Amino acid sequence: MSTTASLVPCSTDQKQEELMQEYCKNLLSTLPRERWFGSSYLYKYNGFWLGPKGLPGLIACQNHFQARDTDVLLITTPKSGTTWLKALMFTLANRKIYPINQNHPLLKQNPHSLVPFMEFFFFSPEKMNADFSCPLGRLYSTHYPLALLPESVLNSGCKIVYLCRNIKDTFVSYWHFSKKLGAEASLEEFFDMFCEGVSLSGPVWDHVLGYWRESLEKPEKVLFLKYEALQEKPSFHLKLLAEFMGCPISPEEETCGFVDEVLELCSFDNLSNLEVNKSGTRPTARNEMFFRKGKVGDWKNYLIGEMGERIDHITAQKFFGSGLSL
Ligand code: PAP
Repeated sequence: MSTTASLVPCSTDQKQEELMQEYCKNLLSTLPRERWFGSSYLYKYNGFWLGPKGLPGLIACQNHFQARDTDVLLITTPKSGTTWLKALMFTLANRKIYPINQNHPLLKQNPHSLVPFMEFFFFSPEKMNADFSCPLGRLYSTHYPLALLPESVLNSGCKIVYLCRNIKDTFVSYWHFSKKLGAEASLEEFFDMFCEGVSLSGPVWDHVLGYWRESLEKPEKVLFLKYEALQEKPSFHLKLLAEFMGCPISPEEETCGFVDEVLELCSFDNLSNLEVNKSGTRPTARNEMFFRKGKVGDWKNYLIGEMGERIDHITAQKFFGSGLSL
């Protein structure tokens, strides 16, 4: 596994912070890059394409993030349902302190505010002191591929919930999101880049395969989930998720309708209609941008001609012999 830990200066004070920024700037200038949106680029680092803050974020994580045995990380390919899973995991993990009622934090805050991305969080020393612990331990998320995770994640008892999605739907969702951010490339140009692996945290196939293999080798460490399966059997997967996270749903909770309550609270319809998610904003994007359709198979409305087949072909080649299908 590759690591950047030995390469980078440790930022503990203002001077070192500046040194780190200078270091990242210099490193970025040496990496292959492709335009993503506006003046933002994706940079290829150790075989994966990172966003503009991805590399500084990675270095900050390597320097500052020390996984604990009780941590649970949500790791996803971008646009595979991260927002949904954050809502579900937050609700499950915090249900003793935040029962589902009209004061629930999800009614006032976007799921991304409740379960932070490591890549942005550990970037800022002030934020690092914020308390994101829950009764279980700590919940964080990231889009980093397995090969770039801080070593302590793999060497500790920390658990990983991994989520991915049909690659064609992932592309269509990513395309719409990038457009809203200001990407100028046409659908076709964007598609070509995606198929060549150039997408946030891409190549998406390598990202998925890394965690798939890890989940086969260490099922107690990595729970591998698919967006479509979650949509198809939400109750089953919610119970599986709770069990894996170490906070199983009790028979009493089941009898009282807790499973349905969580699914309703975190549903696309409910979250997307909340004021905070209609009008609120984040440093990286407006909250409404994380809610589009929330449907399986929307790719059929956008991928014309042989585009769908092209993705299927790459998927079949990349996943050949792995036992994985998406
Ligand atoms: P991120 O990687 O930038 O965090 P992410 O949340 O993974 O984004 O992906 C957004 C997708 O999840 C959107 O899919 P779409 O473009 O195909 O519509 C979004 O609509 C969908 N989504 C968001 N919240 C939910 C939810 N509660 N249930 C189901 N799907 C959801």
